Amino acid sequence: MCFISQENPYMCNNECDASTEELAHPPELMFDFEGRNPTTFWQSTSWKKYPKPLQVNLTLSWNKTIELTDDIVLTFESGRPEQMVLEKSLDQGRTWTPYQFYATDCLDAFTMEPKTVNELTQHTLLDIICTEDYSRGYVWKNDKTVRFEIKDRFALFAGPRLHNMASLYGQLDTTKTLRDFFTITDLRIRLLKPATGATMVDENNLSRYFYAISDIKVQGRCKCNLHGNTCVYDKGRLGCQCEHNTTGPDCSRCKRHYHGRAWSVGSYLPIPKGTANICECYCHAV
Ligand SMILES: [Ca+2]
Repeated sequence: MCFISQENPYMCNNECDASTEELAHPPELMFDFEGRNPTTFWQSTSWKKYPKPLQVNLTLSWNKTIELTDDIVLTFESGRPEQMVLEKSLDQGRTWTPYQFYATDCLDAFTMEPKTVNELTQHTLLDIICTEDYSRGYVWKNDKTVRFEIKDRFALFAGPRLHNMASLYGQLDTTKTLRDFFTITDLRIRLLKPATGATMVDENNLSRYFYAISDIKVQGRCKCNLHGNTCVYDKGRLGCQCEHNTTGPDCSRCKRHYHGRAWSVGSYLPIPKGTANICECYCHAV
């Protein structure tokens, strides 16, 4: 669904070979179907072949605004990185803002107090936090995942089991900053320090350190401003199938001859049916 690019060319360490199909670990292997044996994964070059420190950016671009509906989950086959930042863009990668910082030691890495998503409240939901929950390198309690917790944030409005989604939708309807928080066009994963599994980096054995990711899950829906339910590829670009006489990739304007009243985003309110805010034909206006 998305396109991925790396700022650093991917090369494998001496345990694999990018030029041989069976031994290569290209980025596509983060997006193929998992659940079979063995897992398939992307692997970066090792620290040895790279000037200090080993840093890699992974960028995911949809060329379309997407509303996140579930947690972002990265599964690492190497140890989880000791320092990492997840960033988002809302304008096709022109500007970026952090989504969450991850480190074994937040103060040391980012001069931020460590926090967990459970400490957030309705009032601090938009705060960008540094968490130490996902950075224990080598197979800590067998957990290989790094998450950005969307559902825990939803739960601040919708309740622990998300039983009161109406309350969340009501908030999303009236608070643009909240809507924008869950909306992206691109994601960037900045891998800043690989797992070392020790306090000291073994300088003589830098080929031990690298990043490997087997799966990236991003679940969301196309943002259609509540004027469409589905997205389709048109000429290689993702776009909404617009209803309510609207048009554009996000259904963000009225169709020609339907400017009888100004375009307006659809509304979740009143629950449960919402308000379509249909673009009306001129003929109704005169
Ligand atoms: Ca995979």
